[in-house]
Amino acid sequence: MDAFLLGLLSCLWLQACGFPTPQPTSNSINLALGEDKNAAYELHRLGQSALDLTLDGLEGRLLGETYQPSCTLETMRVRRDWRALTPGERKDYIDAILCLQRLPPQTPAAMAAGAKTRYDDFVATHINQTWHIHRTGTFLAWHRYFIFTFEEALKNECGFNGDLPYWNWGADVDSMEASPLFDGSDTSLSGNGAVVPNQTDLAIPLGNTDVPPLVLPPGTGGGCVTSGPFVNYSLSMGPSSLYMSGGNLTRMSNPLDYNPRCMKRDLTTSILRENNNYTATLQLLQTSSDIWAFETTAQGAPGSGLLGVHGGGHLAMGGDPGRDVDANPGDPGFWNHHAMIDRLWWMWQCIDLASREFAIRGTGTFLNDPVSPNTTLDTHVNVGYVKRGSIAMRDIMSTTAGPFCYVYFGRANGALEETIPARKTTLVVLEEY
Ligand SMILES: *[C@@H]1O[C@H](CO)[C@@H](O)[C@H](O)[C@H]1NC(C)=O
Ligand SMILES: *[C@@H]1O[C@H](CO)[C@@H](O)[C@H](O)[C@H]1NC(C)=O
Ligand SMILES: *[C@@H]1O[C@H](CO)[C@@H](O)[C@H](O)[C@H]1NC(C)=O
Ligand SMILES: *[C@@H]1O[C@H](CO)[C@@H](O)[C@H](O)[C@H]1NC(C)=O
Ligand SMILES: *[C@@H]1O[C@H](CO)[C@@H](O)[C@H](O)[C@H]1NC(C)=O
Ligand SMILES: *[C@@H]1O[C@H](CO)[C@@H](O)[C@H](O)[C@H]1NC(C)=O
Ligand SMILES: [Cu+2]
Repeated sequence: MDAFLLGLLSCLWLQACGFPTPQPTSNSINLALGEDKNAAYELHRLGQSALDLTLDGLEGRLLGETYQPSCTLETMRVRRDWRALTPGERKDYIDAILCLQRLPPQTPAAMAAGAKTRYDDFVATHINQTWHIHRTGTFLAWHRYFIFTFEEALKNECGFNGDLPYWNWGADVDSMEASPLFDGSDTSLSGNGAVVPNQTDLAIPLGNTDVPPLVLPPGTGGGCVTSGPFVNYSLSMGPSSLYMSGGNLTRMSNPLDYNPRCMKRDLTTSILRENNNYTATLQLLQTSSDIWAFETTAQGAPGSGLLGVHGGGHLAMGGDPGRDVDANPGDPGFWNHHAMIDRLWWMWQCIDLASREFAIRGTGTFLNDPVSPNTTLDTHVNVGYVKRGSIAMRDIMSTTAGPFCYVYFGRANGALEETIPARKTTLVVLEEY
Protein backbone atom coordinates (compact mmCIF):
# COMPACT_ATOMS: atom_id res chain seq x y z
CA MET A 1 0.00 0.00 0.00
CA ASP A 2 2.87 2.39 0.73
CA ALA A 3 4.40 1.99 -2.69
CA PHE A 4 0.96 2.25 -4.24
CA LEU A 5 0.16 5.58 -2.61
CA LEU A 6 3.61 6.98 -3.19
CA GLY A 7 3.26 6.14 -6.85
CA LEU A 8 -0.06 7.90 -6.95
CA LEU A 9 1.40 10.93 -5.25
CA SER A 10 4.23 11.31 -7.66
CA CYS A 11 1.78 11.19 -10.53
CA LEU A 12 -0.48 13.65 -8.76
CA TRP A 13 2.31 16.19 -8.46
CA LEU A 14 2.98 15.88 -12.16
CA GLN A 15 -0.72 16.55 -12.78
CA ALA A 16 -0.78 13.81 -15.37
CA CYS A 17 -1.73 10.31 -14.58
CA GLY A 18 -4.35 7.91 -15.70
CA PHE A 19 -5.44 5.85 -12.76
CA PRO A 20 -4.58 2.22 -13.49
CA THR A 21 -7.62 0.11 -14.28
CA PRO A 22 -7.93 -2.74 -11.79
CA GLN A 23 -6.84 -6.02 -13.31
CA PRO A 24 -9.74 -8.38 -13.83
CA THR A 25 -9.45 -11.37 -11.56
CA SER A 26 -11.35 -14.57 -11.16
CA ASN A 27 -11.33 -14.13 -7.41
CA SER A 28 -14.09 -12.03 -5.90
CA ILE A 29 -12.00 -11.18 -2.83
CA ASN A 30 -9.25 -9.73 -4.98
CA LEU A 31 -11.83 -7.81 -6.93
CA ALA A 32 -13.18 -6.34 -3.71
CA LEU A 33 -9.68 -5.27 -2.71
CA GLY A 34 -9.26 -3.68 -6.13
CA GLU A 35 -12.35 -1.59 -5.54
CA ASP A 36 -11.04 -0.66 -2.14
CA LYS A 37 -7.79 0.57 -3.72
CA ASN A 38 -9.77 2.77 -6.08
CA ALA A 39 -11.59 4.12 -3.06
CA ALA A 40 -8.30 4.74 -1.25
CA TYR A 41 -7.12 6.72 -4.26
CA GLU A 42 -10.35 8.74 -4.49
CA LEU A 43 -10.17 9.53 -0.77
CA HIS A 44 -6.62 10.68 -1.19
CA ARG A 45 -7.70 12.92 -4.05
CA LEU A 46 -10.53 14.45 -1.99
CA GLY A 47 -8.09 15.06 0.86
CA GLN A 48 -5.74 16.81 -1.53
CA SER A 49 -8.58 18.96 -2.94
CA ALA A 50 -9.64 19.95 0.56
CA LEU A 51 -6.06 20.89 1.39
CA ASP A 52 -5.68 22.97 -1.78
CA LEU A 53 -8.98 24.72 -1.19
CA THR A 54 -8.12 25.51 2.41
CA LEU A 55 -4.67 26.83 1.52
CA ASP A 56 -6.16 28.90 -1.33
CA GLY A 57 -8.61 30.33 1.19
CA LEU A 58 -5.82 31.29 3.55
CA GLU A 59 -3.90 33.00 0.81
CA GLY A 60 -6.98 34.84 -0.38
CA ARG A 61 -7.57 36.02 3.15
CA LEU A 62 -3.99 37.15 3.51
CA LEU A 63 -4.35 39.18 0.36
CA GLY A 64 -6.86 41.46 1.97
CA GLU A 65 -10.24 39.74 2.16
CA THR A 66 -11.86 39.16 5.53
CA TYR A 67 -9.67 36.75 7.36
CA GLN A 68 -8.46 35.45 10.66
CA PRO A 69 -5.12 37.26 10.74
CA SER A 70 -3.52 34.82 13.13
CA CYS A 71 -4.07 31.84 10.82
CA THR A 72 -1.21 31.80 8.32
CA LEU A 73 0.82 29.08 6.68
CA GLU A 74 3.39 29.64 9.41
CA THR A 75 0.96 29.10 12.29
CA MET A 76 -1.11 26.43 10.61
CA ARG A 77 -1.13 23.01 12.23
CA VAL A 78 -0.87 20.00 9.96
CA ARG A 79 -2.57 16.91 11.33
CA ARG A 80 -1.08 13.78 9.79
CA ASP A 81 -1.78 10.07 9.55
CA TRP A 82 -0.23 8.19 12.50
CA ARG A 83 1.59 6.06 9.91
CA ALA A 84 3.36 9.13 8.55
CA LEU A 85 4.85 9.99 11.94
CA THR A 86 8.39 8.90 12.75
CA PRO A 87 8.86 6.68 15.83
CA GLY A 88 10.21 9.75 17.64
CA GLU A 89 7.14 11.81 16.74
CA ARG A 90 4.88 9.02 17.95
CA LYS A 91 6.77 8.87 21.25
CA ASP A 92 6.48 12.63 21.71
CA TYR A 93 2.72 12.38 21.28
CA ILE A 94 2.47 9.42 23.68
CA ASP A 95 4.67 11.15 26.27
CA ALA A 96 2.46 14.24 26.16
CA ILE A 97 -0.61 12.10 26.87
CA LEU A 98 1.20 10.38 29.76
CA CYS A 99 2.02 13.87 31.03
CA LEU A 100 -1.68 14.90 31.01
CA GLN A 101 -2.39 11.69 32.92
CA ARG A 102 0.00 12.88 35.66
CA LEU A 103 -1.09 16.52 35.93
CA PRO A 104 -3.75 17.44 38.51
CA PRO A 105 -7.38 17.89 37.42
CA GLN A 106 -9.17 21.20 37.13
CA THR A 107 -12.59 19.66 37.74
CA PRO A 108 -13.67 20.26 41.36
CA ALA A 109 -14.03 16.98 43.25
CA ALA A 110 -17.57 18.01 44.15
CA MET A 111 -18.45 17.98 40.43
CA ALA A 112 -16.71 14.71 39.53
CA ALA A 113 -15.08 12.86 42.41
CA GLY A 114 -13.41 10.47 39.95
CA ALA A 115 -11.52 13.15 38.00
CA LYS A 116 -8.01 12.63 39.35
CA THR A 117 -5.87 13.95 36.48
CA ARG A 118 -5.93 16.59 33.80
CA TYR A 119 -6.66 13.81 31.30
CA ASP A 120 -9.68 12.86 33.40
CA ASP A 121 -11.10 16.38 32.94
CA PHE A 122 -11.72 15.40 29.32
CA VAL A 123 -13.33 12.09 30.24
CA ALA A 124 -15.56 13.74 32.85
CA THR A 125 -16.73 16.38 30.36
CA HIS A 126 -17.60 13.77 27.75
CA ILE A 127 -19.48 11.56 30.24
CA ASN A 128 -21.33 14.58 31.60
CA GLN A 129 -22.47 15.85 28.21
CA THR A 130 -22.99 12.59 26.36
CA TRP A 131 -26.74 13.07 25.74
CA HIS A 132 -26.10 16.55 24.30
CA ILE A 133 -23.22 15.80 21.92
CA HIS A 134 -24.18 12.54 20.20
CA ARG A 135 -26.85 12.34 17.47
CA THR A 136 -27.39 16.05 18.01
CA GLY A 137 -26.84 19.11 15.84
CA THR A 138 -23.67 19.75 17.80
CA PHE A 139 -22.05 16.32 17.31
CA LEU A 140 -19.43 17.18 14.67
CA ALA A 141 -18.60 20.71 15.83
CA TRP A 142 -18.52 19.78 19.52
CA HIS A 143 -16.08 16.95 18.89
CA ARG A 144 -14.01 19.21 16.61
CA TYR A 145 -13.70 21.65 19.49
CA PHE A 146 -13.14 18.91 22.05
CA ILE A 147 -10.19 17.28 20.25
CA PHE A 148 -8.77 20.73 19.58
CA THR A 149 -8.81 21.56 23.29
CA PHE A 150 -7.03 18.24 23.85
CA GLU A 151 -4.37 19.16 21.25
CA GLU A 152 -4.04 22.54 22.98
CA ALA A 153 -3.55 20.91 26.37
CA LEU A 154 -0.87 18.59 24.97
CA LYS A 155 0.96 21.62 23.58
CA ASN A 156 0.42 24.21 26.28
CA GLU A 157 0.52 22.04 29.37
CA CYS A 158 2.83 19.21 28.28
CA GLY A 159 5.21 20.81 25.78
CA PHE A 160 4.07 18.77 22.76
CA ASN A 161 5.51 20.22 19.56
CA GLY A 162 3.59 18.13 17.04
CA ASP A 163 -0.03 18.21 15.90
CA LEU A 164 -2.82 15.74 16.61
CA PRO A 165 -2.41 12.67 14.38
CA TYR A 166 -5.41 10.87 12.85
CA TRP A 167 -6.24 7.16 12.50
CA ASN A 168 -6.63 6.21 8.85
CA TRP A 169 -9.01 3.28 9.42
CA GLY A 170 -8.93 1.91 5.89
CA ALA A 171 -5.28 0.93 6.23
CA ASP A 172 -6.07 -1.31 9.21
CA VAL A 173 -9.06 -3.30 7.98
CA ASP A 174 -6.98 -6.44 7.46
CA SER A 175 -5.63 -6.51 11.01
CA MET A 176 -6.25 -4.26 13.96
CA GLU A 177 -3.49 -6.18 15.75
CA ALA A 178 -0.98 -5.07 13.11
CA SER A 179 -2.08 -1.42 13.21
CA PRO A 180 0.82 0.82 14.23
CA LEU A 181 -1.65 2.52 16.60
CA PHE A 182 -2.64 -0.71 18.35
CA ASP A 183 0.20 -3.19 17.84
CA GLY A 184 1.27 -3.02 21.50
CA SER A 185 4.73 -1.64 20.71
CA ASP A 186 6.37 1.27 22.55
CA THR A 187 5.32 3.55 19.70
CA SER A 188 1.67 2.48 19.79
CA LEU A 189 -1.18 3.42 22.15
CA SER A 190 -0.81 -0.06 23.68
CA GLY A 191 -2.39 -3.04 21.98
CA ASN A 192 -4.92 -5.76 22.49
CA GLY A 193 -6.21 -6.89 25.86
CA ALA A 194 -5.31 -10.25 27.38
CA VAL A 195 -7.34 -13.04 25.80
CA VAL A 196 -10.65 -13.70 27.52
CA PRO A 197 -11.78 -17.12 26.31
CA ASN A 198 -15.23 -17.85 24.90
CA GLN A 199 -16.57 -14.34 24.78
CA THR A 200 -20.06 -14.19 23.32
CA ASP A 201 -21.61 -11.66 20.96
CA LEU A 202 -22.30 -8.07 21.93
CA ALA A 203 -25.73 -6.50 21.71
CA ILE A 204 -25.63 -2.76 21.19
CA PRO A 205 -28.86 -0.90 22.00
CA LEU A 206 -29.58 2.50 20.48
CA GLY A 207 -30.27 4.78 23.43
CA ASN A 208 -33.74 4.28 24.86
CA THR A 209 -35.37 3.67 21.48
CA ASP A 210 -37.25 0.50 20.58
CA VAL A 211 -34.94 -0.14 17.62
CA PRO A 212 -33.67 -3.73 18.01
CA PRO A 213 -30.09 -3.96 19.32
CA LEU A 214 -27.21 -4.55 16.94
CA VAL A 215 -25.52 -7.89 17.45
CA LEU A 216 -21.76 -7.90 16.93
CA PRO A 217 -18.98 -10.44 17.27
CA PRO A 218 -16.49 -10.21 20.14
CA GLY A 219 -12.83 -9.39 19.47
CA THR A 220 -9.59 -11.28 20.00
CA GLY A 221 -8.69 -9.80 23.42
CA GLY A 222 -11.11 -8.62 26.06
CA GLY A 223 -8.86 -8.24 29.11
CA CYS A 224 -6.42 -5.61 30.34
CA VAL A 225 -3.85 -4.31 27.83
CA THR A 226 -0.63 -6.28 28.24
CA SER A 227 2.06 -4.06 26.75
CA GLY A 228 2.94 -0.62 25.44
CA PRO A 229 2.91 2.85 26.99
CA PHE A 230 -0.51 2.53 28.67
CA VAL A 231 0.03 -0.84 30.34
CA ASN A 232 0.04 0.82 33.77
CA TYR A 233 -2.61 3.41 32.99
CA SER A 234 -5.55 3.36 35.33
CA LEU A 235 -9.02 4.46 34.23
CA SER A 236 -10.59 6.71 36.85
CA MET A 237 -14.27 6.95 35.95
CA GLY A 238 -17.00 4.79 34.45
CA PRO A 239 -18.17 2.43 33.28
CA SER A 240 -21.02 4.62 32.19
CA SER A 241 -22.62 2.90 29.22
CA LEU A 242 -20.40 -0.11 28.56
CA TYR A 243 -21.50 -2.87 26.21
CA MET A 244 -20.30 -6.26 27.41
CA SER A 245 -19.96 -9.63 25.82
CA GLY A 246 -23.28 -11.40 26.40
CA GLY A 247 -25.31 -8.27 25.78
CA ASN A 248 -25.18 -6.65 29.20
CA LEU A 249 -24.83 -2.94 29.71
CA THR A 250 -22.71 -2.01 32.72
CA ARG A 251 -22.98 1.32 34.50
CA MET A 252 -21.82 2.83 37.79
CA SER A 253 -24.66 4.51 39.67
CA ASN A 254 -22.60 7.70 39.32
CA PRO A 255 -20.14 7.26 36.44
CA LEU A 256 -18.24 10.38 37.58
CA ASP A 257 -17.25 8.62 40.82
CA TYR A 258 -13.78 7.14 41.28
CA ASN A 259 -13.51 3.55 40.06
CA PRO A 260 -9.87 2.78 39.28
CA ARG A 261 -9.19 -0.20 36.97
CA CYS A 262 -7.06 -1.23 34.02
CA MET A 263 -7.83 -0.26 30.44
CA LYS A 264 -9.22 -3.21 28.47
CA ARG A 265 -9.15 -3.71 24.71
CA ASP A 266 -10.87 -6.20 22.49
CA LEU A 267 -9.57 -5.53 18.99
CA THR A 268 -12.22 -6.58 16.47
CA THR A 269 -10.95 -6.43 12.91
CA SER A 270 -14.23 -7.67 11.44
CA ILE A 271 -16.09 -4.62 12.79
CA LEU A 272 -13.51 -2.25 11.32
CA ARG A 273 -13.49 -4.07 7.99
CA GLU A 274 -17.26 -4.01 7.66
CA ASN A 275 -17.75 -0.36 8.65
CA ASN A 276 -14.54 1.59 8.09
CA ASN A 277 -13.05 0.26 4.85
CA TYR A 278 -12.00 2.80 2.21
CA THR A 279 -15.10 2.11 0.14
CA ALA A 280 -17.45 2.78 3.07
CA THR A 281 -15.54 5.95 3.93
CA LEU A 282 -15.63 7.20 0.35
CA GLN A 283 -19.33 6.44 0.04
CA LEU A 284 -20.00 8.50 3.14
CA LEU A 285 -18.36 11.49 1.44
CA GLN A 286 -19.83 10.94 -2.00
CA THR A 287 -23.40 10.01 -1.20
CA SER A 288 -24.15 12.38 1.70
CA SER A 289 -25.91 15.20 -0.10
CA ASP A 290 -26.62 17.21 3.03
CA ILE A 291 -25.35 17.47 6.58
CA TRP A 292 -28.19 15.35 7.91
CA ALA A 293 -27.25 12.49 5.59
CA PHE A 294 -23.57 12.91 6.45
CA GLU A 295 -23.95 12.83 10.21
CA THR A 296 -26.62 10.13 10.17
CA THR A 297 -24.57 7.85 7.92
CA ALA A 298 -21.39 8.49 9.89
CA GLN A 299 -23.17 7.40 13.09
CA GLY A 300 -25.24 4.62 11.51
CA ALA A 301 -28.86 5.40 10.69
CA PRO A 302 -31.13 4.21 13.53
CA GLY A 303 -32.65 0.87 12.63
CA SER A 304 -30.38 0.39 9.60
CA GLY A 305 -28.27 -2.23 11.38
CA LEU A 306 -25.18 -0.20 10.48
CA LEU A 307 -22.68 1.33 12.88
CA GLY A 308 -21.25 3.92 10.51
CA VAL A 309 -17.59 4.86 10.56
CA HIS A 310 -18.00 6.52 13.95
CA GLY A 311 -19.44 3.51 15.76
CA GLY A 312 -17.23 1.14 13.78
CA GLY A 313 -13.96 2.72 14.93
CA HIS A 314 -15.00 2.94 18.58
CA LEU A 315 -16.33 -0.61 18.75
CA ALA A 316 -13.38 -2.08 16.82
CA MET A 317 -11.05 -0.89 19.61
CA GLY A 318 -13.38 -2.68 21.98
CA GLY A 319 -13.07 -3.22 25.68
CA ASP A 320 -13.42 -0.74 28.52
CA PRO A 321 -13.81 2.15 27.80
CA GLY A 322 -13.63 1.59 24.00
CA ARG A 323 -17.18 0.21 23.96
CA ASP A 324 -18.48 2.78 26.42
CA VAL A 325 -20.28 5.55 24.50
CA ASP A 326 -19.89 7.98 27.39
CA ALA A 327 -16.46 7.20 28.86
CA ASN A 328 -14.61 6.30 25.65
CA PRO A 329 -12.19 9.29 25.70
CA GLY A 330 -10.54 7.29 28.50
CA ASP A 331 -8.98 5.16 25.72
CA PRO A 332 -6.21 7.26 24.12
CA GLY A 333 -7.26 5.92 20.70
CA PHE A 334 -10.33 8.17 20.97
CA TRP A 335 -8.45 11.28 19.81
CA ASN A 336 -7.04 9.77 16.63
CA HIS A 337 -10.39 8.19 15.76
CA HIS A 338 -12.20 11.50 16.20
CA ALA A 339 -9.48 13.35 14.28
CA MET A 340 -10.35 11.06 11.34
CA ILE A 341 -14.07 11.83 11.77
CA ASP A 342 -13.18 15.53 11.81
CA ARG A 343 -10.96 15.09 8.75
CA LEU A 344 -13.87 13.54 6.85
CA TRP A 345 -16.22 16.34 7.88
CA TRP A 346 -13.64 18.87 6.62
CA MET A 347 -13.29 16.94 3.35
CA TRP A 348 -17.08 16.76 3.00
CA GLN A 349 -17.41 20.49 3.69
CA CYS A 350 -14.72 21.27 1.12
CA ILE A 351 -16.55 19.39 -1.65
CA ASP A 352 -19.01 22.30 -1.70
CA LEU A 353 -17.82 24.84 0.82
CA ALA A 354 -20.37 27.51 -0.08
CA SER A 355 -23.34 25.37 0.91
CA ARG A 356 -21.68 23.05 3.43
CA GLU A 357 -19.35 25.08 5.61
CA PHE A 358 -22.09 26.33 7.91
CA ALA A 359 -24.62 23.53 7.45
CA ILE A 360 -26.18 22.33 10.71
CA ARG A 361 -29.07 19.98 11.35
CA GLY A 362 -30.28 18.44 14.57
CA THR A 363 -31.22 19.53 18.07
CA GLY A 364 -29.55 19.69 21.45
CA THR A 365 -30.61 16.20 22.60
CA PHE A 366 -29.79 12.62 21.49
CA LEU A 367 -32.18 11.86 18.58
CA ASN A 368 -34.17 14.85 19.83
CA ASP A 369 -35.30 12.91 22.90
CA PRO A 370 -36.47 14.78 24.91
CA VAL A 371 -37.55 17.33 22.31
CA SER A 372 -35.25 20.38 22.29
CA PRO A 373 -34.66 23.44 20.08
CA ASN A 374 -32.79 23.11 16.78
CA THR A 375 -29.06 23.70 16.98
CA THR A 376 -28.12 26.91 15.12
CA LEU A 377 -24.97 28.91 14.46
CA ASP A 378 -25.80 30.88 17.61
CA THR A 379 -26.01 27.80 19.83
CA HIS A 380 -23.16 27.81 22.35
CA VAL A 381 -21.25 24.70 23.33
CA ASN A 382 -18.76 24.15 26.13
CA VAL A 383 -16.22 21.59 27.28
CA GLY A 384 -16.85 21.88 31.01
CA TYR A 385 -13.78 22.08 33.19
CA VAL A 386 -11.47 21.25 30.29
CA LYS A 387 -11.63 24.92 29.33
CA ARG A 388 -13.98 27.37 30.96
CA GLY A 389 -16.41 29.48 28.97
CA SER A 390 -18.41 28.61 25.90
CA ILE A 391 -18.17 29.14 22.17
CA ALA A 392 -20.74 29.71 19.42
CA MET A 393 -21.24 27.03 16.79
CA ARG A 394 -20.50 29.62 14.07
CA ASP A 395 -16.94 29.95 15.38
CA ILE A 396 -16.10 26.25 15.16
CA MET A 397 -17.37 25.30 11.71
CA SER A 398 -14.18 26.09 9.78
CA THR A 399 -10.75 24.58 10.52
CA THR A 400 -9.07 27.91 9.70
CA ALA A 401 -11.33 30.36 11.50
CA GLY A 402 -12.32 31.09 15.07
CA PRO A 403 -9.85 29.39 17.41
CA PHE A 404 -8.69 26.93 14.74
CA CYS A 405 -5.89 26.97 12.23
CA TYR A 406 -5.23 23.48 10.93
CA VAL A 407 -5.50 21.19 7.94
CA TYR A 408 -5.24 17.45 7.49
CA PHE A 409 -2.57 16.00 5.32
CA GLY A 410 -2.63 12.71 3.39
CA ARG A 411 -0.32 10.01 4.52
CA ALA A 412 2.77 9.98 2.30
CA ASN A 413 5.96 11.28 3.87
CA GLY A 414 7.90 13.86 1.94
CA ALA A 415 4.93 15.36 0.18
CA LEU A 416 4.27 17.59 3.17
CA GLU A 417 7.74 19.05 2.93
CA GLU A 418 7.13 19.75 -0.74
CA THR A 419 3.65 21.20 -0.54
CA ILE A 420 3.74 23.62 2.36
CA PRO A 421 7.04 25.40 1.52
CA ALA A 422 5.95 25.63 -2.11
CA ARG A 423 2.81 27.41 -0.97
CA LYS A 424 4.85 29.63 1.32
CA THR A 425 7.07 30.69 -1.54
CA THR A 426 4.02 31.51 -3.65
CA LEU A 427 2.62 33.49 -0.79
CA VAL A 428 5.77 35.56 -0.32
CA VAL A 429 5.81 36.41 -4.01
CA LEU A 430 2.15 37.48 -3.92
CA GLU A 431 2.66 39.56 -0.79
CA GLU A 432 5.59 41.38 -2.34
CA TYR A 433 3.58 41.98 -5.46
C1 LIG B 1 -14.23 -22.39 26.06
O1 LIG B 1 -14.90 -23.22 25.14
C2 LIG B 1 -14.22 -24.44 24.93
C3 LIG B 1 -14.91 -25.18 23.79
O2 LIG B 1 -16.30 -25.10 23.95
C4 LIG B 1 -14.18 -25.23 26.23
O3 LIG B 1 -13.48 -26.45 26.04
C5 LIG B 1 -13.48 -24.42 27.29
O4 LIG B 1 -13.52 -25.09 28.54
C6 LIG B 1 -14.11 -23.05 27.44
N1 LIG B 1 -13.29 -22.24 28.32
C7 LIG B 1 -13.80 -21.52 29.30
C8 LIG B 1 -12.82 -20.74 30.14
O5 LIG B 1 -14.99 -21.44 29.52
C1 LIG C 1 4.67 -0.38 34.42
O1 LIG C 1 4.96 -0.63 35.77
C2 LIG C 1 6.02 -1.56 35.97
C3 LIG C 1 6.10 -1.86 37.45
O2 LIG C 1 6.20 -0.68 38.17
C4 LIG C 1 7.29 -0.98 35.42
O3 LIG C 1 8.35 -1.91 35.55
C5 LIG C 1 7.10 -0.68 33.93
O4 LIG C 1 8.24 -0.04 33.42
C6 LIG C 1 5.89 0.21 33.72
N1 LIG C 1 5.65 0.32 32.28
C7 LIG C 1 5.34 1.46 31.68
C8 LIG C 1 5.17 1.42 30.21
O5 LIG C 1 5.16 2.49 32.29
C1 LIG D 1 -25.82 -10.56 31.88
O1 LIG D 1 -26.88 -10.33 32.77
C2 LIG D 1 -27.62 -11.49 33.07
C3 LIG D 1 -28.82 -11.08 33.89
O2 LIG D 1 -28.45 -10.20 34.90
C4 LIG D 1 -26.71 -12.49 33.80
O3 LIG D 1 -27.42 -13.67 34.07
C5 LIG D 1 -25.52 -12.81 32.90
O4 LIG D 1 -24.61 -13.62 33.59
C6 LIG D 1 -24.82 -11.54 32.48
N1 LIG D 1 -23.81 -11.88 31.49
C7 LIG D 1 -22.54 -11.44 31.60
C8 LIG D 1 -21.63 -11.85 30.52
O5 LIG D 1 -22.15 -10.73 32.52
C1 LIG E 1 -17.02 -2.13 3.26
O1 LIG E 1 -18.01 -1.31 3.86
C2 LIG E 1 -19.30 -1.45 3.32
C3 LIG E 1 -20.20 -0.43 4.00
O2 LIG E 1 -20.17 -0.57 5.40
C4 LIG E 1 -19.79 -2.86 3.52
O3 LIG E 1 -21.06 -3.03 2.96
C5 LIG E 1 -18.81 -3.82 2.88
O4 LIG E 1 -19.21 -5.15 3.17
C6 LIG E 1 -17.41 -3.58 3.42
N1 LIG E 1 -16.45 -4.41 2.73
C7 LIG E 1 -15.85 -5.44 3.29
C8 LIG E 1 -14.83 -6.16 2.46
O5 LIG E 1 -16.12 -5.79 4.43
C1 LIG F 1 -35.89 22.55 13.01
O1 LIG F 1 -35.22 21.90 11.96
C2 LIG F 1 -36.07 21.10 11.15
C3 LIG F 1 -35.22 20.35 10.16
O2 LIG F 1 -34.42 21.21 9.41
C4 LIG F 1 -37.12 21.99 10.48
O3 LIG F 1 -37.99 21.19 9.72
C5 LIG F 1 -37.89 22.73 11.54
O4 LIG F 1 -38.76 23.63 10.93
C6 LIG F 1 -36.95 23.49 12.46
N1 LIG F 1 -37.71 24.05 13.56
C7 LIG F 1 -37.63 25.32 13.89
C8 LIG F 1 -38.46 25.77 15.04
O5 LIG F 1 -36.92 26.12 13.29
C1 LIG G 1 -22.07 18.81 33.88
O1 LIG G 1 -22.99 19.63 33.18
C2 LIG G 1 -23.70 20.53 33.99
C3 LIG G 1 -24.75 21.20 33.14
O2 LIG G 1 -24.18 21.84 32.05
C4 LIG G 1 -22.71 21.52 34.60
O3 LIG G 1 -23.35 22.42 35.44
C5 LIG G 1 -21.65 20.75 35.39
O4 LIG G 1 -20.64 21.64 35.85
C6 LIG G 1 -21.01 19.69 34.52
N1 LIG G 1 -20.09 18.86 35.29
C7 LIG G 1 -18.87 18.52 34.85
C8 LIG G 1 -18.08 17.59 35.71
O5 LIG G 1 -18.42 18.92 33.78
CU1 LIG H 1 -18.23 11.46 21.71
